[in-house]
Amino acid sequence: MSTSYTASAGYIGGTAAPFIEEMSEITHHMWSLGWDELNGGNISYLLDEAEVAKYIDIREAQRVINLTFPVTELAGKYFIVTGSGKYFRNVIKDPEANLGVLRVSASGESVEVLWGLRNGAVPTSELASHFMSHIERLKVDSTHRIVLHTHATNVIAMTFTHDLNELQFTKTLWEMCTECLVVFPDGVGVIPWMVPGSSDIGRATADKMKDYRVVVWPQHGIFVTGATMDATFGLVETIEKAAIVYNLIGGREIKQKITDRQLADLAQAFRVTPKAGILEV
Ligand code: 2HA
Ligand code: ZN
Repeated sequence: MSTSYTASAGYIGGTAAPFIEEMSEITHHMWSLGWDELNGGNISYLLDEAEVAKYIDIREAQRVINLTFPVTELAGKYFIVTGSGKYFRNVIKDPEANLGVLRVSASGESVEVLWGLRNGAVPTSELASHFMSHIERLKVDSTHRIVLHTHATNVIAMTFTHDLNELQFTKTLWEMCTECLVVFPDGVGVIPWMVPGSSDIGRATADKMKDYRVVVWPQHGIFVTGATMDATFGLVETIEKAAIVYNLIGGREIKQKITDRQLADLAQAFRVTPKAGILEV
């Protein structure tokens, strides 16, 4: 793994910051899966002040970037984010150019860059969706930390051929692999197609995040949230796996499937509560 950032501006730790390592590893992995072509995808990760302060000089901001959407709820919070226009493929080679550690200002109207985003780079173009989603997920889950957006190939394909009703979309995913219901009993939200990068899509996504950890953007990708990188990534890969199976089946005749009764038995055995209004038992 690259350690080029250890000598970089703002960096005080002698060893690699675990959160930079985690971001470098996961972006590389996601790029290898083909989900994050070009500058596709973005991640934001809420960090503890004490953890950041071990590695990064938090006393002095290197730059301040104004936000077009105030996030007073996140005032004083620290995040590591991917940079706008940056390629996941390149993060592992040069984390300092492609990632940034930010602190939301006391007013919630700007972010202070504490490390990274070298040469005037700015945070992800989807920062509105990320920050607004963090706000909603933290309201319902105090352990929430990560928002991850990726262009998961088969999920995108599925949004062309499947109905976009989120209850039907969820049910189909549950039916594709036995473990799906256990991994996301709360289902997936779906918003209509919208122009990316805007506060509007941020608000629509965050609105769904009140009820869902996952929001599908038709013909674009997926937003997934969680408490750890493992849990968040595991959720995307499980959903993508279900979408792969759906696409492999294509329009072919289905001779047998998991019934609603079996899905209900599964939920009972694994002590999860399936989202209401989906199973007919
Ligand atoms: O720029 O994925 O949605 C990266 C994106 C935008
Ligand atoms: Zn995208």
